[in-house]
Amino acid sequence: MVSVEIERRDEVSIIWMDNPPVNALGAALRAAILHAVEAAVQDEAVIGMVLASRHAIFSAGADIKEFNQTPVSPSLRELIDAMDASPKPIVAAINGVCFGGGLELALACDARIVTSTARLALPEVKLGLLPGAGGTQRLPRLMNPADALKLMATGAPATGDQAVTSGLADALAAAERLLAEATAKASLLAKRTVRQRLRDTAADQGTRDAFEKAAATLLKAHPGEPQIEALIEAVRGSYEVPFDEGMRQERRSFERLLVDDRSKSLRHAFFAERESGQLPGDIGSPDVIDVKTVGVIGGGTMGSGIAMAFAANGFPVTLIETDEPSAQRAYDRIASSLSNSVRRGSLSETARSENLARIKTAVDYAELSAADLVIEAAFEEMDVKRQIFGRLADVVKPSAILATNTSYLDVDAIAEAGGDAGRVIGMHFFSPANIMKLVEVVRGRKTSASTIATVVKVAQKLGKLPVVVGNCHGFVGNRILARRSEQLDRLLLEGATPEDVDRAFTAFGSKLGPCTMGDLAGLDISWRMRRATGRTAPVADALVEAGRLGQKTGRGYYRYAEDGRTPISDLEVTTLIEAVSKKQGVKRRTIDQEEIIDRLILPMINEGARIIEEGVAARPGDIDVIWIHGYGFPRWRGGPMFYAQTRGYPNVVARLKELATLTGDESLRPEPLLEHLATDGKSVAPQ
Ligand code: 3H9
Repeated sequence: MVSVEIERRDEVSIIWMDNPPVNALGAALRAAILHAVEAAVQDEAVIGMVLASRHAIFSAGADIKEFNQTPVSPSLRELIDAMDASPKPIVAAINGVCFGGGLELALACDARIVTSTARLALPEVKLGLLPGAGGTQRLPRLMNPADALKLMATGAPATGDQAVTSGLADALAAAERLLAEATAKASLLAKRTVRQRLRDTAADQGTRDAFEKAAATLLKAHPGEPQIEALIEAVRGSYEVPFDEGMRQERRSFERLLVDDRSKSLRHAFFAERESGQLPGDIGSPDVIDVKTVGVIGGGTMGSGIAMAFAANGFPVTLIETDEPSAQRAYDRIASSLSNSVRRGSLSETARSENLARIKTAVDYAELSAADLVIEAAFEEMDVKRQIFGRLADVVKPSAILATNTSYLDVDAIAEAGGDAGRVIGMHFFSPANIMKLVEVVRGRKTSASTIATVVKVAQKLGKLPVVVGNCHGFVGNRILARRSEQLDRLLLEGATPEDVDRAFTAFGSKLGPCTMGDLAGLDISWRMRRATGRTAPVADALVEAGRLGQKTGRGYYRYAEDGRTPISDLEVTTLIEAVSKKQGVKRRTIDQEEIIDRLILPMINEGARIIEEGVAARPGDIDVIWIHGYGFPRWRGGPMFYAQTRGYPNVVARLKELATLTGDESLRPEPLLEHLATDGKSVAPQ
């Protein structure tokens, strides 16, 4: 229930914002604050106001959900205008997160008192927007405009202490003193004859050169990002035009960006990430086991990464290897990885020692008898995994959950190997497992609701993004990837080069193209997967058979420079691909960027639709989260399923039919779900 409570302390009116969980500034809260401000202005016994929060968060800013709805008055700008027009001073008492419109409210106050745990940010750029309630005009009038620009362009929060140092906040107060200090400040400011509002000041022209330098650096780092360009223009306005004109310019830019697909996609990603952590509807609210200790089988790259992820979040981990030397190697790998983090400055020496102390290596499965959760991260072969699960069933306690980190094998077949299948589940971490946030939580046919809920909870404790998916070959992520890889191979066979494909992909917005990505991951991984399932990919197979496994052998789709990482075009690859095309009887042709992108992305959408039809993913947004976080799909495109929506289902369907006819590949025919969406005009994900 949204409310604002008004409390009187001496002659100051405290306006308590109370809109759980994050004091989003929705219509009801805005109206209530406006009402409270007007009442305080009218009340002769009140000399000033304090804006404070009833919650741990001051305010998360504008209610993002309202961006898709018809605007309701008073708008945030109208509320802020009313605060500006008040003859009585207003002080913001900032106790926690103060983001976006929340900070813009605070900027319209006469002073900001903060606790050291406060976090102040204008993160609108992360939603493809710029601050739209005066932030771009008030902030450069309050602090150095170059610093103001950087703060808004990164969206990164300043701590309470940093805010005081930069001039963003006026003073620091201990949490228990915050209200008293803010009230005292309001009483003090009430003694002034006129309020000193930021709108009445101007940006310091002496800082202009530094601002232009910062702007040029930003434009270089964010080429073609409209929100950054608009932000720079708006802040520049604080030097060049009066406050009200600057506000009009900011508003025009905000409204233009709001309806742009980029912002819609980023907003979709924000909500999809939060929704994906909610359990699918059929699971209900089962009991969750309290996982205290964890076992990991296998100390290779994945196993070590998983062990580090748990240890970093306080879980004692027992890591099992096949023999003592392998156990020692796994321990050394972890120790060296943690040392690298210390060298890079991302981990303290103390945290390194604490994390290492939580990891114990062993060779005897009996060491897992106390574990609440065991994650198998052994070689990706069914027989190996079944053998491990058989052994585990004999040693773990009856309540322990057994998870497999397989990236595509049948979780039910693994579960049959021993024990209670209700406690068996897939936990598909992505590499490096201690860094990547995504975890596909794979529910087998018999996996119990309690097992699923427990694993989701544990993954969230690790700061991961768990997404519950069904059990099928490759689950959601790798199943879709397989469709893309098929098309990649065909494109190369028909005339595209690895450079053409990667260039098209980076132009689409991905950091890495699929060929560079394949080289990085190792081409033998998908080769082995194809062999296991009786599939072929003529070009990729030929590369692997020629010993070109990617970066690890210095040669793959590209050859690699001395540093082992910089790709260089390789004539040998062109010759090899042309020979494969000839052998397959495929006539090569020039393929343009548009066809490359459509051939690679639209089949992914088609497979996504199949996955939704089969119930393997609970929501289209789950597929988007998996692809954004596991495979580098550009966040500002919203993920493959949302991209289909922004492109328009009728267009996607028509293009898939066109591509099926062009290539003779019947798997490109649009799925019934897409055909249906194209005709009924509905969306799979709300915009
Ligand atoms: C803006 O202000 C524009 C203005 O410049 C101009 C306007 C004219 N709105 O993340 P959590 C929900 S743009 C609506 O899990 P945490 C969230 O969906 C805004 N809902 O918690 C979730 O719902 P559910 C600029 C919001 O503690 C619940 O609150 N501000 C909003 O890990 C809990 O969220 C931002 O971009 C919102 N603004 O993190 C801040 N924020 O429970 C975006 C949250 O149903 N928000 N919800 O899934 C955040 O960064 C984090 O949510 C925050 C809390 C750090 C605040």
